[in-house]
Amino acid sequence: MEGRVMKSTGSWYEVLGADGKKYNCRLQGKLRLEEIKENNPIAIGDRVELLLDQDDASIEEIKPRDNHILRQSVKKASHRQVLAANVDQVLLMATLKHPRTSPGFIDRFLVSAESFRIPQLLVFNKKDLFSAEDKILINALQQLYTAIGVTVLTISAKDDEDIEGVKSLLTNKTTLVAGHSGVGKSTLLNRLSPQIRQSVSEVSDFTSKGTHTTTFAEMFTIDDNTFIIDTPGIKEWGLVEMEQQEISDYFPEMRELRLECKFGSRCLHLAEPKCRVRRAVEDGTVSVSRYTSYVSMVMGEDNRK
Ligand SMILES: Nc1nc2c(ncn2[C@@H]2O[C@H](COP(=O)(O)OP(=O)(O)O)[C@@H](O)[C@H]2O)c(=O)[nH]1
Ligand SMILES: [Mg+2]
Ligand SMILES: [Zn+2]
Repeated sequence: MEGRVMKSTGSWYEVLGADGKKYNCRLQGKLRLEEIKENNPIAIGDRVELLLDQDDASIEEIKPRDNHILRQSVKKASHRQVLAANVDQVLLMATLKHPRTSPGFIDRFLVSAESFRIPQLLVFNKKDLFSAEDKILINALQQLYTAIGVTVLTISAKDDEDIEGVKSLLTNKTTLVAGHSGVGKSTLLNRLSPQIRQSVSEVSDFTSKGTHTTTFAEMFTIDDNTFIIDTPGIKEWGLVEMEQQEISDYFPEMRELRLECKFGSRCLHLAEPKCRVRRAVEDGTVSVSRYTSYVSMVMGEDNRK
């Protein structure tokens, strides 16, 4: 029987079978050997073939993936993690404060998703806390990111109408939800389906270090064909094996312009003469904030404070 991996707790996997039941599975021997070599061959969202033997269920085969999203550890270059597989879109949840999500973090995340060719939703949460100034800033951000092809919403995860708005963008898709700890991911998920009961941290918790209510990525169903993946709060986002020259490919607003740079694909859009991208920053068609993120990525900086 076919199934989909919902959750992993070390050597056990929770798999949703085609019959709608959940099975606790181990890996078959030959896959376990690969696991030792590869350190985690199975990701949340993987489609698998289950072998059912009376009370026992095991994973016999992993089906080819449509895609995956990798996360690179900022601290350890060698440490990479498949966050999820077979994802239709990613939803980055961001906030202006409590805690603040920086533009650098947003752009790194979007670039990363773009490099895996996964469409992006950007959801600004906690609008009930916005000041008049915040609203102006949010409008500008909404325009900026909409113009580059990102779907942007501003919500309060505590508002029913807003939840319906999010829900309509998720239907019949598998969505990976990411964002800093404390932005409201679990609150949103709990509102999306009564079956989801993720624990929500108190506002004070995430300011004091070390409180993580969600420790592993886990997939939930909203309905038979709608899946959502909650991920642990992410502090920083490292870019996975990207060449310097490649980075502007993943900035949609630079992608076409860069073909017109004098040095063509060798141009890094830094100090090269007749750079079309830099001209666009000067005339305002590429935003300074996005360009700043771009430069920081090309210089190999990370986005830790
Ligand atoms: N004011 C306000 N607080 C929110 C909103 N959404 C979530 N919170 C609060 O933010 C805190 C962190 O929420 P949680 O869902 O645990 O965040 P997570 O770490 O991203 O899963 C909790 O105290 C929530 O009640 C919102 O729209 N407005
Ligand atoms: Mg959470
Ligand atoms: Zn250039």
